[in-house]
Amino acid sequence: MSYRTPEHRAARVTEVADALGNARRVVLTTHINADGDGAGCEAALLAWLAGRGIEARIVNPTPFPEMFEFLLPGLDVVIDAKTPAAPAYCRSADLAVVVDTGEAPRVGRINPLISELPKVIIDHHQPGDSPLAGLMLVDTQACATGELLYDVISAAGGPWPQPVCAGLYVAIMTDTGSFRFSNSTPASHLIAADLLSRGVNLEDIFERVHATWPLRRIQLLRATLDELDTDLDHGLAWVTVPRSLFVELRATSEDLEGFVDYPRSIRGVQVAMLFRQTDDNHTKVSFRSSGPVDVNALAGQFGGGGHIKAAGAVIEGPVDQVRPAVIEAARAAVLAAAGPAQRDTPP
Ligand SMILES: [Mn+2]
Repeated sequence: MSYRTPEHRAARVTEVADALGNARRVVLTTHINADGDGAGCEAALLAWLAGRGIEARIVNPTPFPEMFEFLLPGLDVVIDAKTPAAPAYCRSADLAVVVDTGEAPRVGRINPLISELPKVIIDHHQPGDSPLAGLMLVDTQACATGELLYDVISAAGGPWPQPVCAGLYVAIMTDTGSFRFSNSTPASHLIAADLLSRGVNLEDIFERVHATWPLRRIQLLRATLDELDTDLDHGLAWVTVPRSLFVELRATSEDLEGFVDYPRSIRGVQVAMLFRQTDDNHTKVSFRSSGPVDVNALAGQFGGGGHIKAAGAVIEGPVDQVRPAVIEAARAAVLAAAGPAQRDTPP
């Protein structure tokens, strides 16, 4: 069994490979609070473009995640969006590549900086209401944006230096929950196998991504799990990040990565949620589904979105006010997904 770029996206993949190959100076960006997929794709793109003699810089709406810095050749490839260097670089560029989102609000302060540039958008999220305009390689069937970028680099015939392979591997590994979520397909494994055969150091990557957390993350996890709540009659479990400790520890949203997997891991849970009140009187909610509930639609009721099995929303108001309404909506979504006759049937 070998991997081939799916037929339905092959033409667009070639177009994107050409657009990238013809650029001279490129701005790379991704969504607010970049994850392993966004950061991994940026690192892979940077190295791949460099291999073809094309200059690129990463200009993100929020800082490049510390835990993925090892994928970069140095921190000078990242430009802080809050400094004048960002608009200056964007003005001198001839292409912007947006990875792991296609939505203008998700790139935050970067949107006005790249509004005049031709854009390539590579993403695997369900399209939302405020799409960016450009050449779109968007496919929700891809396990990660890294899968689509792998297609693009394959179509271009490489090159495949180590940083390209490591970035793509991290993108796919993190978005599939280390190959255990339902988006992990034969394609995910075949691509991973190809990257391994090209020399990716699996043990080193796993160690860097999963065994280098700061102590504050574990302290925050302990306190967050203390706030676990459930409604198992309706297949719900949720946790709430204690705001005072989050502030006291100077934690970042990066520290919360994977917290929602704990309520999700309880037997009988169909929808898991993580609540966090932010400093500006908003509440962030992460949704995970391990049953038939489409949490992209559930998050959409609150102005958010994402994927069918993983989504998020930022809702106005303090957590005590927001949480009851979200839980009520989740309850309704579970009941609607089960249908009246199968209400008590386990998933
Ligand atoms: Mn992704």
